[in-house]
Amino acid sequence: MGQTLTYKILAGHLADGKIAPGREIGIRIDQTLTQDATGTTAFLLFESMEAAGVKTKLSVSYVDHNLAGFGPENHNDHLYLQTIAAKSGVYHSRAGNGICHQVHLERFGKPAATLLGSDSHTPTGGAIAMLAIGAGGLDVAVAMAGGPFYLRCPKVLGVKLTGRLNHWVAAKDVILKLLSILSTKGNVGWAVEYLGSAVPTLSVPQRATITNMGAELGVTTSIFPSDEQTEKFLTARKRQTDYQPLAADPDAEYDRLIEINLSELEPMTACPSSPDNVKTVAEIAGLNIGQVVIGSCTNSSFADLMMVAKVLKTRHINNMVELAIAPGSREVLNMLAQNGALADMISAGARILETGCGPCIGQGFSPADGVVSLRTFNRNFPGRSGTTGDRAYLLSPETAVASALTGKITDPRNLPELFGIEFPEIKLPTEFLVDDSMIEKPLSEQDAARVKVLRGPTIVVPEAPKPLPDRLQGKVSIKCGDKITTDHIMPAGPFLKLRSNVPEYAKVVFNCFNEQGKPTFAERALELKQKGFAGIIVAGQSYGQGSSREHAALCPMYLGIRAVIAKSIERIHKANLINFCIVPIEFADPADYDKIKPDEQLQIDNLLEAINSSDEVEIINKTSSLKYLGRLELSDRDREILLSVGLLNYTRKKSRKNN
Ligand code: MIC
Ligand code: SF4
Repeated sequence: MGQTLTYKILAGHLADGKIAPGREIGIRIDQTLTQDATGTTAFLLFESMEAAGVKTKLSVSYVDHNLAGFGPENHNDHLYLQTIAAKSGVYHSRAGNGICHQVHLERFGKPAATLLGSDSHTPTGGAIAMLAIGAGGLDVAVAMAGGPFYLRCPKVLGVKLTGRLNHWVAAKDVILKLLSILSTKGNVGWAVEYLGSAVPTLSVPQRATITNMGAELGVTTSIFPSDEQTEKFLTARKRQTDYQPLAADPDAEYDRLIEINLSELEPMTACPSSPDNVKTVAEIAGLNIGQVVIGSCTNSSFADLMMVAKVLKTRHINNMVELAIAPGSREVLNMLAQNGALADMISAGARILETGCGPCIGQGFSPADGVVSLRTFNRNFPGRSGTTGDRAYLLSPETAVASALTGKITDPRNLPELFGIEFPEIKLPTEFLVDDSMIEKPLSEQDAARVKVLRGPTIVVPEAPKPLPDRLQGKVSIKCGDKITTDHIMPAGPFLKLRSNVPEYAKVVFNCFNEQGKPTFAERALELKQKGFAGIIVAGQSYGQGSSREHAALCPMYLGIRAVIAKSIERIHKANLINFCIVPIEFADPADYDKIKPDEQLQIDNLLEAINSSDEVEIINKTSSLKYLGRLELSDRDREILLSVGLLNYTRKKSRKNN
């Protein structure tokens, strides 16, 4: 039987274990990426490992999330990241250079390589056949120090693409279609591999939109083969030497196969407030809108923005719509400036935002109350835009720009009839602008040794976890429902600037559930901690969806949370919990979820013994006298990490043993 592309790259990087679905494996990591919102913690933890410098082939630290800069926090972070990168042999992409995933694809990604990034959209790199995986900052720090990355070997889902995209139907519609089939739940432990006769018709930026939003499916990674399109993409950026063809064997067998005929697709949208709440644009066309934002790591490539500029040329946006455009990288912005497309956007009334994450992570451009906001982003979780009760729709740049012209949700296939706009074929240039002047290269060892790392007062080394007790006596600090995202747990937006200061950031854990005039979650949790109780989070399905932010484990840990009991927990978040010594427990019988109430007292006896050698724990409800069975789905390594009081200690212990 032939091999899938995923398994070929995994096998080529295997450092520990055996390739078989569900088995834990360790893989060598060639490249890492970090961004500023997760990067300061990652580097603070990396520093505490006392590794002289990074051991990967290439590590890049990006500044793209926290650019708003109210107060000194963001700039403190930038200076710390710049100087610690110089000290550690890491490339540093400065603020303004672009979104990590876009720049990484343009400047550093390579077919067949492994990439680990402290951002859930790292699988964007799968567009050029990288095996690219998102993880918590501590996992990335360990990889930077030369350690393998451990994961459960995924099952491989083949997505066979046939037919051809019709005019005005976009790559975004392909991934929204897949989200409508698979949803955001229940895909943990899978990798998605694209194949089929339509693959050669998709450019790398189109593929990147698709692999990027694989994160919303909750899969480990998504990948396309490396072919002529990949070669074209790399050659246009003077990187032809990084190209190599790569594909699954023709007789590769997939654990599941889905077929999507691109010719049958139509414009789609994810309605509020989940990326899998998908409808066709035709179904909701005509809805009045107040805002359109085009950008993010999903849809801000040169090709996307050229499409937008061509539609806007000589036209003007509707007077009830605010349109913002955030190009994904300096390369894109500069090329639009040089070819005049930027002027077309400005003339049409667009507000040009800085190249970076911007409104995607709630940094400005929050919609007014009750107003419909259209976004070409990948996430529309409740409140992520910065407005409580927001009505954010995710859709393609084609649909976004058509709607900006009319002031209503508009199917872009109607543009010829409405405005006489012919479908603009975007011919990508054979040479792109290459300007790495905002990327600082690693220094020589001698120069690196002389660098003074700048640590502003808002950069606080995170507290270490405490050992788990053998008898866990706890209280239910909160009971939440299904699909709790890391945005619910740790809000971004105006609080994003607190990422380097856990005690401050922890004050807003579960902020969206806080009620005015009542003690906050943080206050209640700290009170429990002072009384000697362990905090326990009870949740429904898919707890910890979305971002890789390890603060969603780190801050609760700081508040005394020692266990999460949920119907199911998402991959990256589960790893983050273990890394910070919080026990992830799944209900053996999901119906038990209904039998627990907030504030009830729970007890788990012989916890350490269970972590050491059992797959289950008994949870005694001291308030109601009920008993529940909890599943511990832990690998041997997970168990060791929990018993070693977290990944950092575990790594230190291991390296002491090896020296
Ligand atoms: C996001 O899209 O939610 C983020 C911000 O990029 C996160 C990382 C973070 O929280 O810093 C992600 O996707 O992992
Ligand atoms: Fe940035 Fe948004 Fe992409 Fe996250 S999803 S990396 S916030 S642009």
